Amino acid sequence: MAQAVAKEQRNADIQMRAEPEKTDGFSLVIDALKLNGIKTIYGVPGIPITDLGRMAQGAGIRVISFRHEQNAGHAAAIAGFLTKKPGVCLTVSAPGFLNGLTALANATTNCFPMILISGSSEREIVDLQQGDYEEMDQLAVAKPLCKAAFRVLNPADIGIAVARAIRAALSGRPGGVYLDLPGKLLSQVMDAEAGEKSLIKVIDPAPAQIPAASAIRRALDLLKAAKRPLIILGKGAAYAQADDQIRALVENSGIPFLPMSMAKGLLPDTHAQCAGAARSMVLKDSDVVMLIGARLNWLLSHGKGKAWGEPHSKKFIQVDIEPNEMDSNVEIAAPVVGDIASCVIALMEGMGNAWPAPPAHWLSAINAKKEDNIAKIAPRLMRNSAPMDFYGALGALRTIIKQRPDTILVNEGANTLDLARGVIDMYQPRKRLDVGTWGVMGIGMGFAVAAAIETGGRVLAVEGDSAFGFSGMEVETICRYKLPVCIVVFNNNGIYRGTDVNTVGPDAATTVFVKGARYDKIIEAFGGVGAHVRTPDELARAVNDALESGRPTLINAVIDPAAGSESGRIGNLNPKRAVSKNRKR
Ligand SMILES: Cc1ncc(C[n+]2csc(CCOP(=O)(O)OP(=O)(O)O)c2C)c(N)n1
Ligand SMILES: [Mg+2]
Repeated sequence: MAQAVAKEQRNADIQMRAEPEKTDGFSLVIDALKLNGIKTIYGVPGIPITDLGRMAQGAGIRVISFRHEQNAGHAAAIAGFLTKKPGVCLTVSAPGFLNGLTALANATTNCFPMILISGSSEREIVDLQQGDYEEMDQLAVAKPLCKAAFRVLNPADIGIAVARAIRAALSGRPGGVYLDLPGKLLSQVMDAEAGEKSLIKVIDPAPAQIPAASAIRRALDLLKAAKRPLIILGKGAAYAQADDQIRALVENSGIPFLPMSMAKGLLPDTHAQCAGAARSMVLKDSDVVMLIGARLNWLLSHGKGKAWGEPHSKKFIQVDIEPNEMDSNVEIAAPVVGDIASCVIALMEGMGNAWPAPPAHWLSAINAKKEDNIAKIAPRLMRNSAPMDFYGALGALRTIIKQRPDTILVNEGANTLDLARGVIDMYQPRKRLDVGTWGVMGIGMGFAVAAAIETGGRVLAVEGDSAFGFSGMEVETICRYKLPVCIVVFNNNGIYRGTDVNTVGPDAATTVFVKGARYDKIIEAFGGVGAHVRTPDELARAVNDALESGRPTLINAVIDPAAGSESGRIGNLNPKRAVSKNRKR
């Protein structure tokens, strides 16, 4: 008996020696991600990637399972923004892939580094369109919507594919990358040693891009001659994690600055040079504007028109890593192309220690305007009425963020977004995460999950009731992973307002929801804490409790349904009706 066992063992040993160790696509994908420091995957399981997720978890990668791929995708994207490492989202084929694609496209638009990895169906069948399970030519679909898209057919190419995906996501202007993994690839086998050798650890994935000395000189000459200079900080500046250098540049120059939404907190909103409370005035009256990681897109009225005080002779300096960004909307008088940190350092060095302060009349005009606007709004923020209006509720949250400045604020909605952006001061970099360049609804819970996972800190998600609905089911995810997320739903019974009435039929008006809905009950279904509040005092108490305890909490904050305005602050973008009545056909 013992002899037979020994013989069997011997045979097995011989076979082992004869047949070199094997690896497969599953393991190579995981090894390639781990080798490149990917610690977390956000996704939804299913054919053909269920085992990939399981094995990744088994290999020590944190795998966060969502209820919908779009939310997992948004989580990956904001993880990329927060960490400067590509956030990874893993989905199944066709529908799962498409669900994730919105987030990938949004990441690309917002310059967040992200990799969407989707399993895909049998190539032979997909390409002949013979009707496979979840059949779709995903590579072709993804290509126009992201920065780069790759498909891997051989396990020996997995290493290079992951390396290319990481470099494409991070280098230059960051963005979304699609990686297509046919199911068959995952179970393909190859020699383990050769497999290991095929993996690549990406060296210097976001190489510094040093601006030309002449470009720096041109920019500084222009800035020095300015009578009414302004610096605009964009989310590119926040992404760069060059916080100390940016602060030093702004303070050394003495120039007033305006933070774009996700750049708030790069320097505190309460900083003496912050011109946030005089935004309209500084856009209109400035003569030289230096954009740092901010684009002249719709959020800055394309750099022209009434908002900029046209007709004008304003001059722009633009600091951006993407040369194509220059002159995208108006002439850029001084383009500075390079990575933000290198550019800011070069600008600082060029300024030296004797940079003249901007003219005093410009600074005092801004200060007067700021004081005026702040004084105007102050009483509204203190209003302790029921039902609350937006300002009263936001006044309470503003105090909380002041007391807990390391809280990450996630924010979406229309009025809930626009008014919170103005009212809630931020004090630290990358603490405000919101709808970004597209104004997309649905980022809320995905951003909240990733913010909690990536930073380990407390998250406060301030959500319009409509906005919340786009990702609301992830409340279960938040409870499942016991994340310290406090969600406040600003419940005004609908989109913009809860007061619209359909006068011609039985259906509800298109912008209203069930009146008096209790969103707090949703989280209770999953063991979280629900709260229903009617006044700013009650709201403050509930939020403080949540941030103190770190328990998943959803607060239903009753907001006056008549308090909001159409499309929040951007109602002017709605097309105007050209005729007043439907014409008879
Ligand atoms: C994906 C997507 N779908 C639709 C919209 C249009 N939209 C803009 S804001 C908004 C919701 C506004 O309502 P709510 O979140 O309740 O905010 P409120 O103004 O009521 O505070 C919608 C549907 C969008 N921006 N993005
Ligand atoms: Mg609403």
